[in-house]
Amino acid sequence: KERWPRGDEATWRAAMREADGGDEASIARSIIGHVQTSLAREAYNIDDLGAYQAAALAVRDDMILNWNKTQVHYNKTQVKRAYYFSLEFLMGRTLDNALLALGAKKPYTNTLDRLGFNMEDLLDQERDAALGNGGLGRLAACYLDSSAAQELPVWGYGLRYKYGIFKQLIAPDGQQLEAPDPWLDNQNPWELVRLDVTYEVRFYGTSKRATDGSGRAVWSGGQEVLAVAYDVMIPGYATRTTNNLRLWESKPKSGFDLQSFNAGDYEHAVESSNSAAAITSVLYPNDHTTFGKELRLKQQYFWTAASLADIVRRFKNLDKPLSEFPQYVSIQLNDTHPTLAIPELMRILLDEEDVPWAAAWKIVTNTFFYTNHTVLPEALEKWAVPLMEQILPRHLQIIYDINLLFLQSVEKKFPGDRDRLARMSLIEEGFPKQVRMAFLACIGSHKVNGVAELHSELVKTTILKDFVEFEGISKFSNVTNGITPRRWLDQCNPALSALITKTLGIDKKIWLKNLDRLEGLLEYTEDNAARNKAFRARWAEIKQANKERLAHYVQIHLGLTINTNAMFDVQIKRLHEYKRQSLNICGVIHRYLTLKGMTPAQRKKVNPRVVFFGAKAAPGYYIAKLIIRLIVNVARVLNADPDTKDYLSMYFIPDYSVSIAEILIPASDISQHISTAGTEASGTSNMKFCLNGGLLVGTVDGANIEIAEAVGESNVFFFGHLTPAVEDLRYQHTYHPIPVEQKSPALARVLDEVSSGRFGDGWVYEPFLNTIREGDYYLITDDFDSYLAALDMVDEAYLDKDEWVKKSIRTTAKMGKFSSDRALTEYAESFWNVEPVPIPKN
Ligand code: AZC
Repeated sequence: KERWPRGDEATWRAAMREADGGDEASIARSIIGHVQTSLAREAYNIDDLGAYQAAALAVRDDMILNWNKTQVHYNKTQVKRAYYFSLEFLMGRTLDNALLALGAKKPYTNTLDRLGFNMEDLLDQERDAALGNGGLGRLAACYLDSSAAQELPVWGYGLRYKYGIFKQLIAPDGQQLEAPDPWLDNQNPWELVRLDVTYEVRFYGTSKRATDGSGRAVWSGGQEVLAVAYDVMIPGYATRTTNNLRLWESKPKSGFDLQSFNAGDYEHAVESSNSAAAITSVLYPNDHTTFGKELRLKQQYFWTAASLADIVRRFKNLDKPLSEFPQYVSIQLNDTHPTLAIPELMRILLDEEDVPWAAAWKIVTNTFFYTNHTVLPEALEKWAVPLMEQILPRHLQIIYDINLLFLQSVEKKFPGDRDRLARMSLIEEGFPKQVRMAFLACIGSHKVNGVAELHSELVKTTILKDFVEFEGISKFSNVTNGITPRRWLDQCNPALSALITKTLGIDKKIWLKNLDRLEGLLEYTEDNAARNKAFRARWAEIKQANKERLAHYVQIHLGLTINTNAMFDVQIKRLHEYKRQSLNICGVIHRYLTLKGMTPAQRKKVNPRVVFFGAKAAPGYYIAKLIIRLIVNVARVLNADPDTKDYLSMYFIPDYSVSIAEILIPASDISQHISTAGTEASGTSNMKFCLNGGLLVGTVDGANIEIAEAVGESNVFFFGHLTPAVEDLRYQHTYHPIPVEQKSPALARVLDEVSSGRFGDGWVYEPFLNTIREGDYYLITDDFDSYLAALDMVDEAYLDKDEWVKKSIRTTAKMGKFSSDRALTEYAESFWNVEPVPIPKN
């Protein structure tokens, strides 16, 4: 029997609100209550923003009740929990997602309607929580959704950046400009500050080793910064489980640095308080590169230290010996960004808990799991030893100790192999020496995984090859990425979701949580029975409506009118040379030149195409920014050319975001995933497009390969060289270069047209064009002709509309594997040993 805290139980029970089954009258009361009290506004001065805030607060009330129940139950039952450490959580908007999870969208829509508001308009008021760069951050968000939906006790830990990924503006000359993203300015109804959950995090100072040979040390002095917890509720779809994403904000420990204040140095005192707040002020906008920035290292330590302190405190409440820590706690490291958690947990165990080294190392290596997200060398994190020594002197000692013991064991297994020792050392020699974070993550973890089959193979055979030889293959595995079908189908494509539900004849809650059930759609591709034809017609109609919705968005935001009878071709992802937006833009230019060379009669036979791009470039990535500039300027020329604009037009959608993806993805006929083979670890938007019935043009790379396996190769358009050829081709480029004119005359012509100024000042683009002419590291010249051939096949296939629709249905039907529920279950079962914990009603 539950114990009530105080007073009369009946009074408590009578006063407690019911979370489930809110009827429209109580929803209205709740919304209006929030208008009047939380917002202190009156009915006559409420605008859409106010109504959104009041509705969000009403929904939040329902979520909080479930959140409480969930946390109380986890604590009471002492279940094993998993923690997902990610420096990025690209959540997007919450209101729609929460309403769908709670099954409350309809009553809320009706209620708001009666109060004079339109749900769609209110949803549009919400700012994206854009605390991530791209795939890695969005993956973390999908995994949180799946954890809650599957009733798994998983929490996320991250940072509460005051500014998310920058807002992208396009200057008149086509260049990307960056502006801050003050996403918290309207207040964030989805978070709760926990002023009682705070930790002190130390930086700098000195570390004195004990002289007793225990390996312990005392770290003191330096600067202490306060971490304050903000909790974001993660509602599970159609379940009471409501998990938590805990984000840390940095604050000065006291309002200002008292010591300097007393010394009469007011300015310095305030400066140090600024520097504490700076730690969580901004998300670093680089994916796939690290620059060794001091503030970034501070972010990483601040976040892992606060999160571990929180987890250790929670574990201690269980009253178990520390040796059992891994039986109650698993921590997934999302890339190497949280690798400092490994020496930090060692520090806590050694210096604060008196655990001997060997026992501590055993706890650590049974607690952590490391996911690698890229094999690109420039993305592998390294931190300069002098920087680490200054900021985290104790951690550097621990890393050196780990390294010493590790290299001793390597030496034992491979005696006299000095090259191997140098290759595997956690410390890279050089000026300065660097700490190799991926190696530390690898040896400090129980399992290491890549994010798609090919990628996991590459991890084992390239960057961590020596570690596979030393530690054995069984530590290394694959978990192919996944996406949540709640956001990426039900929420972003409600009409298609409704059609699927009706056609499968089951509750949508069933197929949205068992995505393999989509296979039930396959039979509708088989023959021309009236039922099947009607289904296919409706399928096509929905795609068309989604294209109109996108066209409407472009009309409103860019003031441009789109031909919605054309094929919609979409490439949306971070702008990076390895992702090869360059190949796409060169392909578009080639198509334009070909159209220009045709007679009007010939053009009439061409399949009209509209090409969409959305991409942010890291602010310091010069070539990426040039490519954006080229896309924008080519688009201007194309869209203004009366000869061709009906057959080919192009749009660069500025400030690409999760919310914009939700509009673009359901509208695509075809999408492009065209990285140089072996460079895109997985890709996840490829899965989103296919789930929404868009077909895929791609290279044999990342998860494209597994998608093709699932949907059948006849339903994807593959092209390009394969991974094993890439190295040889690069070698050839360096030592036996062949001019572009010889390799691909079509490409040479495109490059010349750009140079000659056809799309504005040619000289501007020269540095970009030269990356292709010289070196061509990403093999544009090698793949260009087969890329064009693949696009020709797309055109041909598109002519047969009925067959195209069948391909589209088959694609959606076979996407079951790519649900993040499947991926998360693999982590939970084979790594964390965490089981579903249903939350009782009361
Ligand atoms: C990305 C990969 O580039 C992408 O292929 C993958 O789908 C995604 O992670 C999720 O696993 N990686 C990153 O965003 N960043 C880094 C540093 O790898």
